[in-house]
Amino acid sequence: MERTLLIVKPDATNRNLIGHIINRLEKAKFTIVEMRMVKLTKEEAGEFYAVHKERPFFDELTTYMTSGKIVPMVLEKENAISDLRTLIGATNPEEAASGTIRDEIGESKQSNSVHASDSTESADIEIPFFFS
Ligand code: FUP
Repeated sequence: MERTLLIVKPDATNRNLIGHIINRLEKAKFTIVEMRMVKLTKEEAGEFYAVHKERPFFDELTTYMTSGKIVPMVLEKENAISDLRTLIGATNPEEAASGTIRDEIGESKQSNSVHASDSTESADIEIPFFFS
């Protein structure tokens, strides 16, 4: 069994879509093994997205990620990392495959409703960021 990190982002928590997203995850046979609701500080958001710190959208991204509550959770399934990336769809909702979570509820490249670890290396860093 493989584990990955999903975060319900502020645009989705603000629109009362936490339950909807959990429903999509459970229907796709992911098991939630840990879950919390948190509001990040700007510093914590910067640490989480440290790989993007030289990118032009970094300041906007970290401001957005601190604009509301988020719901990080650890999900378990065989091939959890790649299966979850497939289920959420491309970063830009306009390019996300039909039926994916970002296609369905994402608002923009930034407000794209969910985050998911993109590799085992990322999952190994991102899971302990929220769950010790
Ligand atoms: P993803 O792994 O699909 O979340 O996407 P990336 O790691 O490429 O980007 C991380 C976050 O930066 C995305 F969730 C959205 C945000 N982003 C922007 O706000 N603007 C951009 O041009 C690209 C990414």
